[in-house]
This record gives sequence, C-alpha cells and structure tokens, in this order.
Amino acid sequence: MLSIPTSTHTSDLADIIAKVQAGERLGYDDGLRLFRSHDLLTIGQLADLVNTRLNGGQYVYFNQNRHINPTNVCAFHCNFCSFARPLEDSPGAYTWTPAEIVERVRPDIHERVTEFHIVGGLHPRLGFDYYEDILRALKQAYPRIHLKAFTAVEIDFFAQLMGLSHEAILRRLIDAGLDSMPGGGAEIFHPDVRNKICPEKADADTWLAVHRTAHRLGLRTNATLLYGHIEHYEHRVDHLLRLRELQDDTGGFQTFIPLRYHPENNNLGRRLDWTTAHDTLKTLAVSRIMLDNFAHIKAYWIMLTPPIAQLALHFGADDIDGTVVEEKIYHDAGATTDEQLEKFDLLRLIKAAGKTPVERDTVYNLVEVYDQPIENYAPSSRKTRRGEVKITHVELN
Ligand code: V47
Repeated sequence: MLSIPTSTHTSDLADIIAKVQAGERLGYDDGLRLFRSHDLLTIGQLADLVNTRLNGGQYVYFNQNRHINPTNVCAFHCNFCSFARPLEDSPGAYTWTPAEIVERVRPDIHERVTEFHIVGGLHPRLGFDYYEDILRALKQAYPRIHLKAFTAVEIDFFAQLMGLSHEAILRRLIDAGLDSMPGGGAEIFHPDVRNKICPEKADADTWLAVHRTAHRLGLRTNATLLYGHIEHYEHRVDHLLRLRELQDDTGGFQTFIPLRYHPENNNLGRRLDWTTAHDTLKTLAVSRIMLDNFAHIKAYWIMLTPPIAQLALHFGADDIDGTVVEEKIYHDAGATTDEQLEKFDLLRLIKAAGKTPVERDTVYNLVEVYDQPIENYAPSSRKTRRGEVKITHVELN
C-alpha cells in the first residue's frame, strides 16, 4: 500500500534560513542554491520574512496609472521584443505626436490618476525634441500627474543622438518635466546573454551608469530583470548582485520588477516555451531575499497574470503595479491578460490574499489605505465581459 510520509519536510537550506533569520546578507552561492532548490514554500517564507522586516508585511501597494508607448518604431533589433517595428512604414508601425498623446489619454484621466509611465521605441529619425515635447505637453495639460519616463537605454540612445552626456540629457528632460525613471532595459546584464538577446543595447555598465547619474540628480528609479528565456540561474544571481551593489552606493532605486518573458511574435520565442508559475514565484521570492536594500518588489500583474500576481503577495512582493489602461509591449508579445484593471479589481485581488491595499503615488506617498471590508468599496454586483455578476459571497464575510 502507498504510504504518504507524515513527517514535516526538512529543507537543505538550513544555513541560508539561519542567515536570513539573523538578517545576514546572502552571497552569490546562496542565491544560486535558492534558485536551484525546489523548496518553494521555504523560499516563500523567507521572502515573506524579509518583506515583513522591510515593509511590515501587511500592506500591498498599487497606483492608478496610465501607460503611454509613444512610438513603436525602433532602430534596435532586440530578439525578445515583439513591439518594435523597424521602419515608419512597416506594418503596424505608429508614432503619436505630443498633441495626439495628450488627447489620447484625456478620457482616462480623473483625480486619482497620479502617474504616466512612458516608454517606447528608439525612433531613428525623430530628434530629441520629440521626447522633450511629449513631457512638456503632458506636464502642461496635466500638471498634477507624475512623469515616470524613459528607460536607461532610451537615455543612452538620446545621448548618442545628441552627442551629449547622460547627465546633460537627464537635466534637459528634468527641465521638460521628467519626475522619475522606470526600470526597463535591464534585461539580463551578463554579456553572455545580453550579447545574444539585445546586442545593440546599452551594456550593463552603461545601464547602471545612467541610473547612478539619475540618482545623483535626485531622480528615483526602478530596476527590472527579464527572466525565463535563455538565461541560467547564474545570470539571474549576477544581475541581482550588480543591482544590489549600485543600490548600496546610491540608495536611489525604489522597486525591483522581475519581468516574465513572453515568447510569442518575436525571434527569440520561436523555440522557447513560457516559464512556469513555480519559476515565477521563486524568482520573485529570491529577488526579495537577495535585494535586501530595495524597499519594494513588484508583481506586475500584466505579465504574471492577476492570479499569479495575487499568489506573489505571499512570496515577497508588496506591490502589484496599477490600472495601466493601455499596454502594448507584452500584448504584442502574446499576453492574454486585460490591458486594464479597475481599482476595484486590484482591491479585490489584494484583499482576498489577506492583505491591506494601499493606493500610492509613484514615489510611495500614501493616497489611501483600504482597510474596510471589500463591500464598502463596491456595489454588490458589477459589469464584466460576461455581463452583470455578483461578488463571490465568501469575500463579503
Ligand atoms: O525593458 C520587452 C520588457 C520592458 C518583452 O519601472 C518584454 O515600474 C517580456 O520595464 N516579454 C519594459 N518582457 C517594461 C518595464 C516596466 C513594466 C512595468 C513597470 C515598470 C516600472 C517597468 O519590457 C523592457 C523589456 O525588458 N519586454 N519585450 C517580452 N516579449
């Protein structure tokens, strides 16, 4: 007869558990062992411990934001990207003028929208003025809204276009209204992978140097990792340690966002499958444990899917991103998630995980704490794609 072992499981991570409990920093080999381990629940508990130490463990942040991807015309040919079009007249290519952008977002603006998240292609023929004009036009039309714009890769591209330093470019963008920078373009820093997936892109040292400069100028920035393609665990750990080192120097990073690779409609994906939910939860948790000097880890629901983003809230993540509204980068790569979640959907995901939703602005100023029962924030039924539905009754208890 089959016998099911009844003893509690023992982990081969005992020494790492002891280090994390003692608040000791983990090294390269520890990170690698965590990634190689299948003991997901232990790793999740450790991540939860670090999250509790840094953030109290109860609050989960979100914001009401609006993504803007001004153009998909791009001079670079990154193998993992499904968004870029090489030429202005390529099928599906678009470029919005600053005035078009202002009008495009207008229907989505209300008093609780606090952020525009702006990233796009590296247009080979538009001047730097185009990007400055976008910031100026948005600041003029919506002066209250924070502009989180342009990855380090874009900043480096503008610097080359103009023959100016990163600092000079950033100062001009700050003048035009830039408030902070998103974390994109980091991909995988290690050259063995980076040279294969995005050989034309700013290299690791350049990406890190742009963020160092941004931090010196007083900008807060984020950082990402693109995982689940041809990289190995060694490359992920190397990536995390390079970020941790810069953060030790500057303290300018706010949030780390692991981005799950979407393999459709791009060169790299032809022979690759999606990585698993297990890998996603482990990557979030190991990031939380290793990046002991980052305040926040974001489970970006657009790429994780809302159900996995919800689980991630017990694996070290304390942020779920925002309402987003319009998203092209992952959806061109085959994402089947919605492009928008209503505030109520985010509240429900967070509350049903036993956490307290906190609406924030981009730099984590508190907008509202949602500590009342869920029905206080919504009618008992609401419209969905399937028509009018009731909220599951157990959540109302
Ligand atoms: O840099 C491109 C990634 C990034 C694919 O800072 C892909 O708060 C998966 O950085 N599969 C841009 N990923 C998005 C980004 C981001 C998103 C949300 C929040 C923040 C933040 C930053 O998207 C790119 C690249 O790494 N990407 N193609 C793909 N096929």
